[in-house]
Amino acid sequence: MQWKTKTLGEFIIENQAEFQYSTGELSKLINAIRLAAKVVNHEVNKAGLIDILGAAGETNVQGESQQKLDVLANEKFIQALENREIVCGIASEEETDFITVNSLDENHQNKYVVLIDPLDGSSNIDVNVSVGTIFSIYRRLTPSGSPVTLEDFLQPGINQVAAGYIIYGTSTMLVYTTGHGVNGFTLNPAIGTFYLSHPNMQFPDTGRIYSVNEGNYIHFPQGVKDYIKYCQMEEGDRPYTSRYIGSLVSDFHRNLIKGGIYMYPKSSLNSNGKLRLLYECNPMALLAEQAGGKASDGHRRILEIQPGELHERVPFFCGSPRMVEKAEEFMGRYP
Ligand code: P6P
Repeated sequence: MQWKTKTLGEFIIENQAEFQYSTGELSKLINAIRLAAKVVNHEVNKAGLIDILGAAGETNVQGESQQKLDVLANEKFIQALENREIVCGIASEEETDFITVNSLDENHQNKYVVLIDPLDGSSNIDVNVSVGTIFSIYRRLTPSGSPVTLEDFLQPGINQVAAGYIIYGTSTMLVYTTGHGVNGFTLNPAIGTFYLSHPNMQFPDTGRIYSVNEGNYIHFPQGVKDYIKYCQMEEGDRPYTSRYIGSLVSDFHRNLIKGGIYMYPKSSLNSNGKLRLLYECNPMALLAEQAGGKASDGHRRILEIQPGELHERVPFFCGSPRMVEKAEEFMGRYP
């Protein structure tokens, strides 16, 4: 087997120049995420062995019961990002408000804000199914020298300077983009090093996998129902295969490699769907587009949506471009 020789560290250095305004800041940001990813990976992998499973007894701003690993992952990523002297603010699914990072920089010269879903798919933790971390990085809009404001976080996804995810699966991978394509790195746990294993990841133009929680079928808009029936119909390369893990990072990652569409539509139960725009849909949408895929709310490009609040939700359709277009076509019949 050809050993994957290029490490994440070497890759970052080689591509440093691609990161706008970079004075080594990309390295610091991705290194912070790399460190936290290794720590969380270690905890996730041993979760079954120590009493870290189960709810932490608290609920987060979403009203969801927090798993202990949620809390731990949130703490580890925030700690890693706070200690790097280039982040002025952090927003997290697990934090009601954004966190202002002063650290040693009393003059607030740090330029970047980071938004994270520290442990996506956490409902799968106790049943040993893959979970993931999602991150999104912007340059602040407000002037350096002043404390970060909500405006710095409420930016459209097209402004992201970097985005990615870590998937804690049968192997642990870091997949990210800085706007120059998508690259995947696999962790060798024996030595704690990420190796470039999936260079220049691309969505297949179309696919035969659709991912949606069909338990909500009767609550979906008619266009979504029609598209699901289209996927199931025997015609041409159909019926497609239904694969739904209940973990966005895992479903996205499989569809990125094999081709497919992930859908979390609005419904009569969730008028804006379930997924959060800022730290789930925007980073995954940037990755999707950078990998030749598409991401919309069924009608609008995700990356062009102007956020109104930190934890807002949007319907989400993402994956192989031809499949997203077909889903949008069905939904366009019911404006
Ligand atoms: P449902 C996990 O909670 C998550 O945010 C995504 O990772 C996942 O795809 C979705 O929600 C699952 O939601 O309602 O189908 O259980």
